[in-house]
Amino acid sequence: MKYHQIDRHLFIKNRSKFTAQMKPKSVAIFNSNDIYPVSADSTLPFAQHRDIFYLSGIDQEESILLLFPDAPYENQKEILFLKETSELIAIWEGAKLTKEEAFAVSGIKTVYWLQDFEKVLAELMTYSETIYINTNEHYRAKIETETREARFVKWWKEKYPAHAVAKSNLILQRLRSVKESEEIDLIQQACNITELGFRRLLSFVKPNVMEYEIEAELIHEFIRNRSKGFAYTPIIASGNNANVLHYIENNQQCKEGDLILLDVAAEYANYSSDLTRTIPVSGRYSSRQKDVYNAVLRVKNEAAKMLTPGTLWKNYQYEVGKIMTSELLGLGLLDKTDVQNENPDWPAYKKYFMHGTSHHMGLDTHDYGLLYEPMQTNMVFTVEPGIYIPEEGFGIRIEDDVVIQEKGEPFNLMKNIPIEVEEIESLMNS
Ligand SMILES: [Mn+2]
Repeated sequence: MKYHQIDRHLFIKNRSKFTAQMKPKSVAIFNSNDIYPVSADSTLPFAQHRDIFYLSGIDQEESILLLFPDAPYENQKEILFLKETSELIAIWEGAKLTKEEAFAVSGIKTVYWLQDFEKVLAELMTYSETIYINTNEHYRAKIETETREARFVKWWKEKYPAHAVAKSNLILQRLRSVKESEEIDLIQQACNITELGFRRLLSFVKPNVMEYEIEAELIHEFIRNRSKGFAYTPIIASGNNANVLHYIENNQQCKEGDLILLDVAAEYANYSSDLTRTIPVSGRYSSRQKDVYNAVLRVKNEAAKMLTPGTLWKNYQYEVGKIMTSELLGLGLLDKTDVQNENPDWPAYKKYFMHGTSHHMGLDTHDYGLLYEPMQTNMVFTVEPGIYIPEEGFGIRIEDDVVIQEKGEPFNLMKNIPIEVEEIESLMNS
């Protein structure tokens, strides 16, 4: 891992919050992700399943975490099963966690090698009545592959058909959406690395630069600061590419007079950040670009103020829509009759701002969180309004990440990342 080891007390806390929600005499199991093959013997880089990471800090393939708070013996209450390692295996296969290292990372004392899993589980199943399976119920998930977790769930339910089945997902959705202070610090670190990348590209961007050259500047800055890289596929969209919401080709030349929409951010220790800025290729916004930019910025600032404990996501989205509507009227993009005749299911503003304003962010960029429940202190949300105008050849989105506070406005984790027109122009021209 490139990141500094995380204090294991975070994972100890996370486990105790999870087990407090489990039914009596129940076992929960969490699996690592597979390493995905490309072809022949090449593979995609490993990305840990966020749930086993959240509960243990174990960032290694072929790992299993078992939680059994009512186990009859103390050493059965939490168990890790890891890929076997030894000095000899390490020489051939590379270093993997030893049992001592696994304890240091996770705080879990009972660690077995993976080959003992079925035998150890068989005993625990005789003491238990319910199994907690971990299904993926994220509102945006669309999964075509069978994950290691899904494969395991199938096997487990078939092997032990007399056990009742319960869901881990609902517990995790609630727990993971409210961040511990250690987690906020890690997200802040991801944001700080993103800031370094953004400042670096401000002095790099010039007319005729290729979008992928900007991508290369960012990845260089991210990795040299202990990030694994981008938290999500970067969008570096000049001119009208900004009006393709999921443009990820990043292969066009940035032309003088155009804007570049940059939805680019670093991960750190598996925690995301999520930034969008829109900057002028030539270092100066035109007056029209500036007007639209400042309209988006005002919507962002007003929207953020509404992220307070008790707010319902749906009402928030509705209120942001009203603010956006008035800005679009001011820019002459909508007129009064557009608004009077609008379809309440698809209001007029959606012509120029067609996506949501905010999502939870944390271990996943689009993190866990139940959008139908009121917002709470220490939830982390993005705020990312945009105005997209294909007829004028540009699209503008501005995005920050904020933490909901008990009182007052949310804390902006990106408050140091240049955002005002004057600051961006002066940094680009210095
Ligand atoms: Mn976002």
